[in-house]
Amino acid sequence: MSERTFSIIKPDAVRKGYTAAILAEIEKAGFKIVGLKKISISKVQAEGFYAVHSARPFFDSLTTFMSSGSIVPLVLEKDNAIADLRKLMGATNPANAEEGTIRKKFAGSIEENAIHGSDAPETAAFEIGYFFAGYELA
Ligand code: RTP
Ligand code: MG
Repeated sequence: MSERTFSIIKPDAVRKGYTAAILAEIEKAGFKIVGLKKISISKVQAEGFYAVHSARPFFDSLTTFMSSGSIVPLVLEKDNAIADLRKLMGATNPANAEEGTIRKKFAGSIEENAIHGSDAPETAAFEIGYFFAGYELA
């Protein structure tokens, strides 16, 4: 069944000029780009997005990183989008990411790992609503 997921091309990948290459991987894998913009967010906005991780030791560093430069939030649609995007992204730590995954190709470290993808339908709904208004999706 067709499903939507939420993704972010993270500041490290945008800075390195990987935006178009990552978008090409996403389209090649069969995702329709339903929403796309280039923005930067404040530390407080990053903290709101990653609120589920607020107790983790990496929270301060992660939210500083995510507010360190431009990001490209995306809404993506295809059958089984949430699980399939996670597969296409590869493991959180690029050292453990499978060959051919976006993180294997473009990520620099466990934190600066090029791309975000929602992990469940509830988080996808929250994350899409955090970054996009309904009229921005088509
Ligand atoms: P994401 O949420 O960004 O799609 O990544 P994920 O599910 O693979 O990883 P998650 O556990 O949700 O962690 C969110 C992001 O926090 C950074 N991180 N740093 N220093 C560390 O040990 C560490 N662990 C995670 C990464 O940027 C990770 O994507
Ligand atoms: Mg996650």
